[in-house]
Amino acid sequence: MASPTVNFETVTFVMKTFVNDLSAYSSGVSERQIGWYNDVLPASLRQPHHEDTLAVVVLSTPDMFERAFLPFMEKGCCQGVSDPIDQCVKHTINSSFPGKKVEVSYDYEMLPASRKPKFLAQTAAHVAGAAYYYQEADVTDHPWGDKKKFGVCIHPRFGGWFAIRALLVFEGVQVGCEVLQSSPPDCVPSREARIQLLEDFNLRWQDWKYRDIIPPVQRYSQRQRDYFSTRPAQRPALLQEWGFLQKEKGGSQLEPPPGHGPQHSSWTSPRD
Ligand code: B12
Repeated sequence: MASPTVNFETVTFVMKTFVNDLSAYSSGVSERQIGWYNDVLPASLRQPHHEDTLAVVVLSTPDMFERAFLPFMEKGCCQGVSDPIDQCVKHTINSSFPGKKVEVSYDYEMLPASRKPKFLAQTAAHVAGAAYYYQEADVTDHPWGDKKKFGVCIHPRFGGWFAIRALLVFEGVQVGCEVLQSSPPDCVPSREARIQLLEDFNLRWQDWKYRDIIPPVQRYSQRQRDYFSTRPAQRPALLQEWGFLQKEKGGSQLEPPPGHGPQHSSWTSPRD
C-alpha cells in the first residue's frame, strides 16, 4: 500500500463541504482509484495517472437545480456565453477545493486532438460504485441486432434523476487497500427491465420515463424539467421570465455564442 501524501481525512472533509455546496448528499460523491477506471478502457481513453491515484466522481442530485443553480443565478454569478449550469458546477467545484492540487475534468469537455470525451462519465460512475452502467452487453441475447443502443447509469436512490458532472483527480494522493472497490448496486436485474430501460433511454428519453425504471426518492421539479425541455437558445429568456436573469441593453446578459450551430455549442450538449 502506498502511503497517502495528503491526509485522507482532510480529503474526506473537503468532499463533505462540496456535498453541502452542491446540495448533493453523501452518495453524490464517490471515491475511487484511477486504476479501476483504466482497467476497463482502451489506451486512448485512459487517464494518465498512476493507478493508485485517488479520484472522485461528482454527481448532481435532483435538487441541485433549486439548491445550487437558481441561487447561483439569483446572485448574478453567471456571466458570458458558456452554459449556466456548467458555470454553476465549475464555480462550486472551484470554490470547494481552494489550494488543493486537483485536476478537474467536466462531462462536456473533449480532448482537443481526438474529440473524445475527457472522461467517460458512465464508466467512472460505475467503477466508483455510484451508479450501475447498463450497456448492451448486460442484456443477454439482446433483440437489437447491430442497431447500437447507448448505455445508461441507474443510481440506487435516484434512478435516472441525476447527472454525472465531473471527475476530480487528486494528483499525488495515492490510496491502496484502505479504499475497497465496491460494485454499484444492480437495481435493474431482469433482462426485460434492462431492455425496457435501454429502449426508453435511446428511443424516448425526452419523456423522462427511463429515469423512473426504479422508484426514485426524488425527481427533478417541474421547473427543472421545463428548463431542460427548453431549447438551450431559449433558456436565457426563460430565466428572465422567472426573474433570475436581468435583461441588459442591446440583448440578454447571457446568449449562446454567435455563429455556433446547435451541435457545436455547449449550450446544447444533451446531458441533464
Ligand atoms: C457524446 C454524448 C452523447 C451523444 C452520443 C451518446 C453516446 N453514449 O455515445 C448523444 C448526443 C447521442 C447523447 C445523447 C444523450 N445523452 Co449523452 N453524453 C455524451 C457524453 C458527452 C460522452 C459519451 C461518449 O461519447 N462515450 C464514449 C463511448 C465510446 O463510451 P461507451 O459507449 O460507454 O463505451 C465504453 C464503455 O463500454 C467502456 N467499457 C468497456 N467494458 C466495460 C466494462 C464495464 C464494467 C464498464 C463500467 C465500462 C466498460 O469502454 C468503452 C470505451 O472503449 C456523455 C458525458 C461523458 N463525458 O461521458 C453524455 C452522457 C452519456 N449523456 C447523458 C444523457 C442524459 C443523454 C440524453 C438523455 C440527453 C439528455 N439531455 O438528457 C441523450 C440520450 C441518448 C439518446 N437517446 O440519444 C448522460 C447519461 C447519464 C446516465 N444516467 O447514464 C451523460 C453521462 C452526461 C451526464 N453529464 O450525465 N449523448
